[in-house]
Amino acid sequence: MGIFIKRKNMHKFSVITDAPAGTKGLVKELRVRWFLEEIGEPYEEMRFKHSELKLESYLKLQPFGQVPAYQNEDLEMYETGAILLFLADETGKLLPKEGKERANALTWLFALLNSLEPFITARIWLNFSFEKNDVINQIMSQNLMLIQDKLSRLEKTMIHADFVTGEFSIVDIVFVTILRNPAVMSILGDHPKLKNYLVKMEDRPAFLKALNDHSKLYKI
Ligand SMILES: N[C@@H](CCC(=O)N[C@@H](CS)C(=O)NCC(=O)O)C(=O)O
Repeated sequence: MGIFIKRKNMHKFSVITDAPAGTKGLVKELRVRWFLEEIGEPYEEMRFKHSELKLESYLKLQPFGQVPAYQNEDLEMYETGAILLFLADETGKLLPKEGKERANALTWLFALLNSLEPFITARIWLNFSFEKNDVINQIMSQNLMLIQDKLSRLEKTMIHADFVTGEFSIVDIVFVTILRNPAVMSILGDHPKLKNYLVKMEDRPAFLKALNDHSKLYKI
């Protein structure tokens, strides 16, 4: 009898090949890439030019025309929170499986994606999309206050250990990839625990490998 080796279900996710230089290290495909590097599973990039994301063929994969879309031989997905949650459950890695620990991790996962990230995304959008005038400046200063308030609350209540939950998990992947944006915009503020957490997380070999491979998509 021969030995049957099950073929690995290859992970694939979409990336942008001509994104502006300023987005290097900040594109959300990094979340999926980092997860797969952490658990040591191979993956393939599905490469698209930015303009191709708005074609009907791509919109079938990601209806908002954004990256990443995720695919394996069995299914297609989009939204990084959902992709990470799915992959963590499928592989049994980087997310507590049950009980209070899982409830806590899911709470933080959704809190970060729903109650922190939108304010930071709004700031990026305001920065990119508008010429500054009094109204925009007022909105931006209000937005900054909201971001600082949220970061201060996280500084006080959340970072009491090395990781958001008891051990490294997809919640850290989400938190770090959110925090990198205010860090780049120099608005992390006076939050030493958050800064220290970010430095430690960014030193993980899997993060460095993911960042390095992601950066190869950029010419500079
Ligand atoms: N909520 C989505 C957001 C995805 C997203 O914002 N993708 C950006 C890159 S970070 C994108 O593809 N932007 C190109 C565009 O919107 O045209 C997720 O987490 O997957």
